[in-house]
Amino acid sequence: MSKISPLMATISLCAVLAVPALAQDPLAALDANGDGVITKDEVLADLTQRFQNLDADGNGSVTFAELPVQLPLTGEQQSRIDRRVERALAKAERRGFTADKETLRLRFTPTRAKFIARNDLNADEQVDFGEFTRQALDRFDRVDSDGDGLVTESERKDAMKALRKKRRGIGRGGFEGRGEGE
Ligand SMILES: [Ca+2]
Ligand SMILES: [Ca+2]
Ligand SMILES: [Ca+2]
Repeated sequence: MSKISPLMATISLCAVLAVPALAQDPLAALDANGDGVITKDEVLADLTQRFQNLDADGNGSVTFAELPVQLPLTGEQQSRIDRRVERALAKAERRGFTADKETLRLRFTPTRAKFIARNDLNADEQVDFGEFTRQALDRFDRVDSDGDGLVTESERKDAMKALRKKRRGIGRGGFEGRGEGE
């Protein structure tokens, strides 16, 4: 029933799944008119399009069945998984455990169930538009440190700096599989 081609659906799903990562600067890609400033409208327009691509039957909710069995990964997501596996292996070794690389890789790989679990706030096993946009809009508000509804280049740079600092902390402290990009 979808009017979206499979290729487009794949591309846009990659984009959806890339959002929680925040590893590079996903907000930068949303600057539709290229003026270096991102408005909430630009973010919402992007989220709306992605949501419509996922919601194949157009009923306003994304279900487990509507997601592809194998969620496509961007190159960035793939290398992030690889890094997490390497870190976990190194940590296990330091603690004297034997860890299986393939098991770790699967553990860090996004799945349909994880996608639902991560976004389904009211536990009805579906992700509606409000749930789908919640994390991205919360992130927008966090990055928008002066709260004027616009994210400027310097606010983005500050946010990326803070994130990298936090990541280094997690790298030292956390074998215990944090959620993607939490
Ligand atoms: Ca649907
Ligand atoms: Ca829900
Ligand atoms: Ca701002």
